[in-house]
Amino acid sequence: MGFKCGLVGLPNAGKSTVFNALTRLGVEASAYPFCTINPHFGIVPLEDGRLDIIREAAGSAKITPTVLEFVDIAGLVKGASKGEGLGNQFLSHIQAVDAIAHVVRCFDDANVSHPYGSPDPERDAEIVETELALKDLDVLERHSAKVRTAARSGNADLARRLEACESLMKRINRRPPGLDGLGDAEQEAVRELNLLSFKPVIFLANTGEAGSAGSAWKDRLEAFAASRQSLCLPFSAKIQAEIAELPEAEQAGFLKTMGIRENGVQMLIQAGNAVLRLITFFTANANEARAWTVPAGTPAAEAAGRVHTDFDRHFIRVEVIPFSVLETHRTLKSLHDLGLVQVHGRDYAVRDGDWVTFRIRK
Ligand SMILES: Nc1nc2c(ncn2[C@@H]2O[C@H](COP(=O)(O)OP(=O)(O)O)[C@@H](O)[C@H]2O)c(=O)[nH]1
Ligand SMILES: [Mg+2]
Repeated sequence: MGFKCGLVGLPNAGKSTVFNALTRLGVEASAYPFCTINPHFGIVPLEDGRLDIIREAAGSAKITPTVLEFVDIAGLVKGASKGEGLGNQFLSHIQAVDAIAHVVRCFDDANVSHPYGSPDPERDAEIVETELALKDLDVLERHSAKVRTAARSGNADLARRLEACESLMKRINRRPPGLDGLGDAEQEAVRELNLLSFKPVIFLANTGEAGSAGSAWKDRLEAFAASRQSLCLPFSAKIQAEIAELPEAEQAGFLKTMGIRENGVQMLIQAGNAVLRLITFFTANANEARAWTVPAGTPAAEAAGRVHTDFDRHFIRVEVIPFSVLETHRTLKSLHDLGLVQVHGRDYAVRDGDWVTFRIRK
């Protein structure tokens, strides 16, 4: 499993269209606000050309890419955290995500209504940010109330937890609140309470069709994203969704005709991996060549535990072929003959592109 990403944004920003482009599921995208009654979940395989080369070297029957999970959430409007619109019930669905993709409308279309008149990237993004922050405050206040009562017994852990919640409540008014400088107790509370404002955000400027009025709005959103220390990706949701409908062989040609250089879906996924500091490692046998996603710096024994829960405990060593080495030599035999297969212990930090074979005590 790669990461889980929740799409947020005002109604009609293009979230469902982005979701369709991502997952090709064809969930309903409608010009009416609040059309999205239920959150939609979708799975996207991460394309990775390295997997084909590893499969070839290992003689695997099939490849299994890592998948990312996307959640399409109904539009948030002012007051969503207090139950305005259909917002509040859906906020709970994004609490389980690793990252947030914040879709901001940067397209002009008289046929698509805007909940506050017309697009205004900074204002629109701030409304959504504020609702997420208010939701977190609500969660923190409820939690603090519980902890405060329990802490009267004089338990030091609970007192620390209460202090952490109070400092987070103050911090939440920063943009972005960020994790920098947070103590252990605070980080733990952020994780446990699944606070939204602290999750990494990627802004998606839904720029609409080429040549529309969107580019000035996109520039403004870029500056806004920079002020939040976040990335901003241009994403022509409608065009990308149309491309996703095409047979794969025709997609590249269509992208070229539209003057779009990259597949927006893969671009978003790569940005997500970078923001979340995730790396991909590979395993391969006769049955399958498979990609796995873990946080950078994950020790080999823990990575092994991802592959099979028993592997962590029974770990002996890991044999590693860095992808760059495989790319040069291509065959397993030449790698072994040249002594290029590395051997590491359980603390080895797995690196992006490593093809690993775990040796396990039977
Ligand atoms: N012109 C134009 N319309 C778009 C674009 N992206 C989405 N829309 C339209 O805007 C409406 C709302 O989109 P939707 O994805 O349902 O927005 P959501 O409420 O954020 O989920 C739909 O009619 C879409 O077809 C775009 O890039 N250009
Ligand atoms: Mg929608």
